[in-house]
Amino acid sequence: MLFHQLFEPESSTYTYLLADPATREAILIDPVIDTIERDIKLIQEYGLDLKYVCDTHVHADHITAADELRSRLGAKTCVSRNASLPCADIALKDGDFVKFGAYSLKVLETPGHSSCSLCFVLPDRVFTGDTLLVRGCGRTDFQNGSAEQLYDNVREKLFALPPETIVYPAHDYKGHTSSSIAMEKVHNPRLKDGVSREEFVKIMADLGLPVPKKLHEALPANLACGKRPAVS
Ligand SMILES: N[C@@H](CCC(=O)N[C@@H](CS)C(=O)NCC(=O)O)C(=O)O
Ligand SMILES: [Fe+2]
Repeated sequence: MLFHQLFEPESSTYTYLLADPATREAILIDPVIDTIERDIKLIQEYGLDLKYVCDTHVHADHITAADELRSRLGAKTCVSRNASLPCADIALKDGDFVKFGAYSLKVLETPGHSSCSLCFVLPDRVFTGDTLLVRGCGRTDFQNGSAEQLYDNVREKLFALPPETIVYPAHDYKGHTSSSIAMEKVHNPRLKDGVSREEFVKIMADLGLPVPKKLHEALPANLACGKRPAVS
């Protein structure tokens, strides 16, 4: 499989390019509008056919490139059914598969960071969005977030994956690129074995994070799959 982990520095977002080199079919997970030219160039340099853009959730901190990639490359836009977005081509649900060539991403519904959070699973890796970050997790204080749900989904769905599964998050603010299920079970300060659900809920309630800088621009745009209002 062809695989690239790409970074957008302003929002510290990871975008993932996945493709089957035999058929050239490709998927982008969480592309950012600010880095769309870089991503399109890479896709064209490889001669790939971008089939799908999959967002792990409706992002609050950056604008998705989904709509523009649909216009320019014909890729279908995929988000959780729980986002109820009329602009999306495909509403994903738990147990669905998103196919590219001989590969398919399995969809896990993991509400917690937001009510529409998804994770995408391949046999050796999982794209965790903001459900599980390296040594952390996404905040749960807006977008219908729920610390209780995040805890249960990490424990029941992500920590149930094989321990060697590589964890690829949607963001990292400290320079990490990936982890593994085994490492997060032991070293994630909020979610490691031994932290109770009640302790986790308190940790999340006490975070006191400022709202994302681009919240008021990103949310309305992303509710339209990244289409920004026309300037008149
Ligand atoms: N400083 C960043 C923070 C963005 C933010 O709140 N990110 C969310 C994910 S969309 C989060 O869960 N962050 C966890 C954390 O900062 O620990 C910004 O303003 O964009
Ligand atoms: Fe997020």
